[in-house]
Amino acid sequence: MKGTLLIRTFVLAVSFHASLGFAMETSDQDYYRVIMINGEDIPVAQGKEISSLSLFAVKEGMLEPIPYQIDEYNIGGAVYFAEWHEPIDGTPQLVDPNDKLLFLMGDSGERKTKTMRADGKIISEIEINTSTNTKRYVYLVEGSRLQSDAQHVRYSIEESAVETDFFSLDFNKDNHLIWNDFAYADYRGDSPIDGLKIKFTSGIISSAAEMSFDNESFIAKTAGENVGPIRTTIQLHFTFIYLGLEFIDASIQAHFYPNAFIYDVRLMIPEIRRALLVDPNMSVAIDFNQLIGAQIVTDSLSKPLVVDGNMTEEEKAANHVELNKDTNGILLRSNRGFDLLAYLDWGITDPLPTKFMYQDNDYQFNKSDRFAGQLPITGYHVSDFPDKGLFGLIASVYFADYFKGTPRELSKLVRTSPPIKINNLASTNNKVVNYSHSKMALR
Ligand SMILES: [Ca+2]
Ligand SMILES: [Ca+2]
Ligand SMILES: [Ca+2]
Repeated sequence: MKGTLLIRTFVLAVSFHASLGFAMETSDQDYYRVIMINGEDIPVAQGKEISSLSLFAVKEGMLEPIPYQIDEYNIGGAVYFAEWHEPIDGTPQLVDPNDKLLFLMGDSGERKTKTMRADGKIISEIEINTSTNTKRYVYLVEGSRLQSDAQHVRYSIEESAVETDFFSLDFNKDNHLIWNDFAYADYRGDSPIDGLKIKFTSGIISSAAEMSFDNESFIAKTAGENVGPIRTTIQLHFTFIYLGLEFIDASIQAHFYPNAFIYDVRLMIPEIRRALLVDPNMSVAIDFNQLIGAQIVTDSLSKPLVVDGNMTEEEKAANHVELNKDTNGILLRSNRGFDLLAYLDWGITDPLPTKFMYQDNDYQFNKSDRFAGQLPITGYHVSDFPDKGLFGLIASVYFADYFKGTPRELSKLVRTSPPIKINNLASTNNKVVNYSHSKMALR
């Protein structure tokens, strides 16, 4: 079985990272923390050929190349794809202010000494403060022949599957929103996730009927793939066609990190089509598989919900709880080596009214199910779509064997950047920049 093979790969990968020694002094969360730096904050790199650069760190007393990537962005603030209609922000193949350098905190090292030499010219020193308040460094180098070939995120275009040290996810090639398989390395059990479940419900003007659509009515086709060792981004063209009319035409960028994925959705419902819909609403949720005994923790419920296959009055009432931007985190604790933390954000528009969504039942079989039951299904229910124009939402999902804290507390750890200083060594403008990401930076 394929799942067994994947698990074996995971075990090798995890023991590999433990052997690097970084895990001894810090947590997995710190090790796999993605550092993202804007091109504008590395002035010495601006205008340089991306292919002329390399990233190094000290390993066992020597400067060695580490995995990294530099992604180019479009004028809409998303990853640039030549296959997509959004124009590039800047010049192709050159470092521009809004291009981004990505690497893992765990690949950084001690500060280099004067005697250590890199293959090439060191142009910038990047200093990161870890959560245990130790300083770690990486070095941007120009003109090196060396590049690391390690990959923290492995993506197969042929198989339409992503695999990291934490998880693997296999997509339906014709519709990325249908997941064929999900495995989590340290989970004690079968696949803990059934799939992503999207449901759209609306009245139609001059009709008594209410229409309801699920995953299969929404088609997300791959338009481009930006494969990298730190993150793979897939540009999806998302459509919803009803009565031969294209109701929704949208861009989704799916970002895959070692222990997270982020869906950045930008939707446009043409005004003339929107006018045909009465009270449209939508739920976006994850259907879990057989997580009896799991707990659901949110900042808006006074105590955790417990998965047992039945809905209590308290659980039913939880479905009416309104969430705001600071309280919408949902933490699922399986207590079996797999925890999942989700957040919903509104990227480019005002938040829409959002409610917590939760079902706990062990009997119902939906036609899009891989596994019977919703044990549990949880996510978000969104209503009051705007009458016209563009709107966007961003769903972020983080994994750990065990998360400690509430979603609000964890947000700081998983969604903000540690303090970073950039020392531009080979510049007349040789200044130290204090740099800190805000939430939502990782897209
Ligand atoms: Ca560029
Ligand atoms: Ca229950
Ligand atoms: Ca199911």
